[in-house]
Amino acid sequence: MQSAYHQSMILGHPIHRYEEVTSTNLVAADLLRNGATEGTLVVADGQTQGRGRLGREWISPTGVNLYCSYILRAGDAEWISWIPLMASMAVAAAITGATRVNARIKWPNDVLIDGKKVAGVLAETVSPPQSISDAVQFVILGIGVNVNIPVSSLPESLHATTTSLMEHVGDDLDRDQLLTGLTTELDVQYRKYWEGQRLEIVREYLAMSDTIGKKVVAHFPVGSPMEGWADGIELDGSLRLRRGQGGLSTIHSADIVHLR
Ligand code: BT5
Repeated sequence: MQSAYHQSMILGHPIHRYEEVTSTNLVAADLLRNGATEGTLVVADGQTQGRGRLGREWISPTGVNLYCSYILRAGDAEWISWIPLMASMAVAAAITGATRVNARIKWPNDVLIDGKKVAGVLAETVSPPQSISDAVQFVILGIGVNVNIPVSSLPESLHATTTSLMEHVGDDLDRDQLLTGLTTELDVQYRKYWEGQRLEIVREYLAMSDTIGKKVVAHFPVGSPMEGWADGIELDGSLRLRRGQGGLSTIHSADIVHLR
């Protein structure tokens, strides 16, 4: 399908649109295996198996929210972990651009409004078939934004921690317009990524972060949680945690709860 995006953009060419899919990440991975290239965008009106990290569910009712995935080239190993971080920056910028509502980012992959999650990012590394390339790795970057869903229609367990754009704007938003803004913002970040403007990306990240400077608890799939002050971000995208007696820990992957 022809893209509506300017030819000079890397992302958003071509666009594959669907009414309902299992998961836009799964569809994008299938397309990649069948020869789809960098910049391909998959967008669906609803998902039956929307996924979060670690096999968790992303609730994806049809007709109200944004569910999309981009095929990106992965880049060097140290910088792969910046892809979800850059995506959260692009989502926050697109939300603020479309609504004037101040969206902030939470390490590693959440976008928050007033401390509540409005969007999540799932980045998965995929290798295309050997026949296409034996060297290039790709990342399927999936983004879900709660746009026009009333929070009351989500499971009660999420009410205290979750929000949607319509809850702040008071009206329905045009999801296509939001997608255009998101793709444009992401394209800007992606170019900087490939031009090696790493310090600029880190600087912007710190300015948008809701996590840095806060006291947090990091929860891991196994092992005890770790409490400390979120002190900064390393060049590989990991979170630096300052703990008692001046100890520093580097966290590569966790669920973070902001304490204060
Ligand atoms: C994420 O995971 O936040 C990543 C979400 C990525 C979703 C997009 S949609 C397009 C693409 N296709 C996919 O299949 N996925 C991507 P995580 O940090 O693990 O958060 C998951 C947790 O968020 C769940 O365990 C719930 O607690 C909560 N959650 C589920 N659905 C939600 C929703 N719609 N809004 C806010 N929170 C939700």
